[in-house]
Amino acid sequence: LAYCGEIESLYLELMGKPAGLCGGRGGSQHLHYRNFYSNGVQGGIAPVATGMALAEKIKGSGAIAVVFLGDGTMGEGAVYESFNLAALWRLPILFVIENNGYAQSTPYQLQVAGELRARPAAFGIPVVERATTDVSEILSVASHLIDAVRSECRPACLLLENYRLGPHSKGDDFRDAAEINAAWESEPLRILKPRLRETDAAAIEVEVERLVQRAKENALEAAKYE
Ligand SMILES: Cc1ncc(C[n+]2csc(CCOP(=O)(O)OP(=O)(O)O)c2C)c(N)n1
Ligand SMILES: [Mg+2]
Repeated sequence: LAYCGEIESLYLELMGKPAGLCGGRGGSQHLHYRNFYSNGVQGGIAPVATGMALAEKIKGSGAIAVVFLGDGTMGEGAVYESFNLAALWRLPILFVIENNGYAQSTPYQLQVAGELRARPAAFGIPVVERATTDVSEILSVASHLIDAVRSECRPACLLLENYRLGPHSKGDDFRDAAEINAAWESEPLRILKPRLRETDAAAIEVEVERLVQRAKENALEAAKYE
């Protein structure tokens, strides 16, 4: 792997250091790098992405917006206002909903009524659903959807069913350990690894570990805000 300054900048940002990607002021919640944005306000990124799609349509750039939402975030009203305007104004936006079965520590059954797939569909947004953690399969489905969003200039939704392997945050995981362990069998890298030569996979793992460790040490030593 080439030198990856972005990993160091991201680590600095997560630790709130001035040298971070956003001057250490966004932290883990509000990141901005090139054309990537995240927002700690649940669902807050949906209208932002919808506005970006509108801007790209007006400019005629041919670019599309892609926004990622969780199952728990489908309880936010701003998401439905975004579905409505995206469909009404035929905006080039792909909504990716990741249903990982939990909203922080609340199971899906206790927080979602009806079917998630029916929600974008109610606004006339076509939904493609996949229950997979195979990145190659997701890439192929997403490529087709992105092509359709771009060429037809209208929204679409990719609904992915999976399981959240880690805690949402720190100290808020009350799930059954056996359930979590079983889900690790379909962890995306475990699926990909056998497709690589064993020596290549091992070399990548060593190099990634080295880059992350170095970024961590660099961030720990970096100057902080006084
Ligand atoms: C407007 C708002 N309400 C509440 C929260 C607190 N909160 C953060 S994440 C979360 C649940 C997120 O669920 P989901 O989208 O499924 O993400 P996951 O837990 O799977 O990472 C809540 C309630 C928030 N960040 N913003
Ligand atoms: Mg979730």
